[in-house]
Amino acid sequence: MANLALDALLREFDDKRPRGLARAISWAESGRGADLIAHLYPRIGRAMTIGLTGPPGVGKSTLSSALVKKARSLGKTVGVISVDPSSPFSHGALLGDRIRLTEHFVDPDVFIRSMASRGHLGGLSGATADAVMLMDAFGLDVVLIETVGVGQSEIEIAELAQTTLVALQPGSGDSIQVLKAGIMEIADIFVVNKADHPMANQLRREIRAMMEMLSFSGWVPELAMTQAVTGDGIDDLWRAIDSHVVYLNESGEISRKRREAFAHQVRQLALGRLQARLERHLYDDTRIDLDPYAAADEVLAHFGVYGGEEPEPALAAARPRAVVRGLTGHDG
Ligand SMILES: Nc1nc2c(ncn2[C@@H]2O[C@H](COP(=O)(O)OP(=O)(O)OP(=O)(O)O)[C@@H](O)[C@H]2O)c(=O)[nH]1
Ligand SMILES: [Mg+2]
Repeated sequence: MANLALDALLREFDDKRPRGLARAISWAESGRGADLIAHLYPRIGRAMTIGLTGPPGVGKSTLSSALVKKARSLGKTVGVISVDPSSPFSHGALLGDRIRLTEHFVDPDVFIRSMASRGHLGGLSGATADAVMLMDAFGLDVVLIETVGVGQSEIEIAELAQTTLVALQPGSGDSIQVLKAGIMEIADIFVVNKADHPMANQLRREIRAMMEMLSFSGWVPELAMTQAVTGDGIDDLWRAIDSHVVYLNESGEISRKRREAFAHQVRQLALGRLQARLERHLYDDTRIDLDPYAAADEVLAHFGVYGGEEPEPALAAARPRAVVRGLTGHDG
């Protein structure tokens, strides 16, 4: 059956009209991404994707703006996705993002989009992954995804982006948070922003010291000192991003990353649908005269899964990139 709306949208998209991209992302946000992605999927895989995460106020949006400027100076087209954690407190942040990115609003080669992360355990929504694919398929050279570090979302950003930047705030105890939250494992590049802050060098030393306690296989995270407001250090940061991209390609790590990202997206989509059906079933049809084990068996049988098998250990458990020396016996 002909889908006129989809055809019209794809025409606009193919004509490289930003409106086509904007509408495509809106489709994805309203849960209509499947047909679109099916059409555009063969075109993806060209864009350089950069994830940027860090605590509120560390300067992510200012950094985004500085990176956009840098990429534009190299003649690259850029997409920016800034993920709004959908909290009642985030409106100011979103406004802040808009203000800090205003200088790029009139540039037709920069496409900026804010998205909500609703409905995804505080993480990134499936629509964010769709938006990255759409920007890539649209032909943007660089896609930058900014998200506030609130637990789950920074882990997800590492699944979504080729290169993950973790921005840290001097004088805030951030380095301790990093160890606690396991962010060490997702950072390809640490960015100590606000390098003008009196505690900036101390934070740099703390990160260096932390890195000495770890042994890395493959890429060793770089550390960049930036002053996003003035643009100081942005060239160095860009060089670090570039060398990470070179590393990914030369080591072949890029294909492993792509496979993992793919598995992640498939898992999210499949689990999302399964969960929705399960929830409906749980409330409407589950017999409460059974014990929970028997009820779980019955629910699963309803979905075609039989037998009280033991749960498999998580197949997709991410391979740790860094291990603490001496604690695991795996170093060296
Ligand atoms: N001194 C100093 N201030 C900076 C620097 N970079 C950013 N800022 C300031 O830090 C504040 C927060 O910057 P944002 O870019 O909005 O930070 P953010 O991480 O995007 O914040 P949220 O989106 O709210 O999480 C702003 O007032 C910036 O001007 C810097 O290098 N030095
Ligand atoms: Mg921001």
